[in-house]
Amino acid sequence: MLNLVLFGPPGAGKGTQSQKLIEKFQLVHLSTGDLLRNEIARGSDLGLEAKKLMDEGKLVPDEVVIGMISNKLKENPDAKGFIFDGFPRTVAQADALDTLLEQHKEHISGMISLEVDDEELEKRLLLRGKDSGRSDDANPEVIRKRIAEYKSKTTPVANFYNEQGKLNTVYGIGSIDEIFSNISEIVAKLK
Ligand code: B4P
Repeated sequence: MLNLVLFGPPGAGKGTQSQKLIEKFQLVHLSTGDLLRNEIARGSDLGLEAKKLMDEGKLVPDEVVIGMISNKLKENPDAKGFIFDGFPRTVAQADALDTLLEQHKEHISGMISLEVDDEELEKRLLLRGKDSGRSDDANPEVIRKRIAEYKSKTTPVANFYNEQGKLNTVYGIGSIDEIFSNISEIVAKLK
């Protein structure tokens, strides 16, 4: 199996690049952001709870996202591999993912970390907020809070994978195709 973690700050291009990677490498896309937005759209208790936190730019509790990912792994026993997009976002989530994969006799093949500066992130998210209907993209204060959450809680995850020799960094500014080509080159070597 090819199991990738696509990593980076909010707006780095994780969702955008995942769409292209799943096609090219025939992987199952697991985005915790999308899974949470589905729960919000369904109006479930989990969704209502998550919406409050997401609208403030905060992370939702680890147990919630770990539970969602665990269910999705069970639902896809025949997958050729997975792209974990926006997950893990804390070291506790990264630890839990390793344990979950071990239970399936699998492991993470590599992490791709997209590097984009704060100014560009804010610009992209505000632009998407104009027509995406995503309330967490519409407000500059919420965007800054998301970037701050990333720096304090999520950046240690890169070190977690670096210690396992699995961290690969890609510069995330430029054309979507150019960035995709740089990522694909790395992924091809992991296969
Ligand atoms: P996510 O849905 O993961 O959203 P994101 O990080 O904001 O977006 P992403 O990085 O995928 O966006 P993309 O670059 O593709 O999370 C939302 C919220 O859910 C979090 O704040 C948190 O509250 C919660 N959550 C999710 N997972 C969680 C977890 N594991 N634990 C706890 N909480 C969790 O796109 C951004 C924009 O940039 C797009 O408009 C795109 O078109 C544009 N773009 C992409 N590439 C570009 C390029 N090269 N040049 C110019 N524009 C580009």
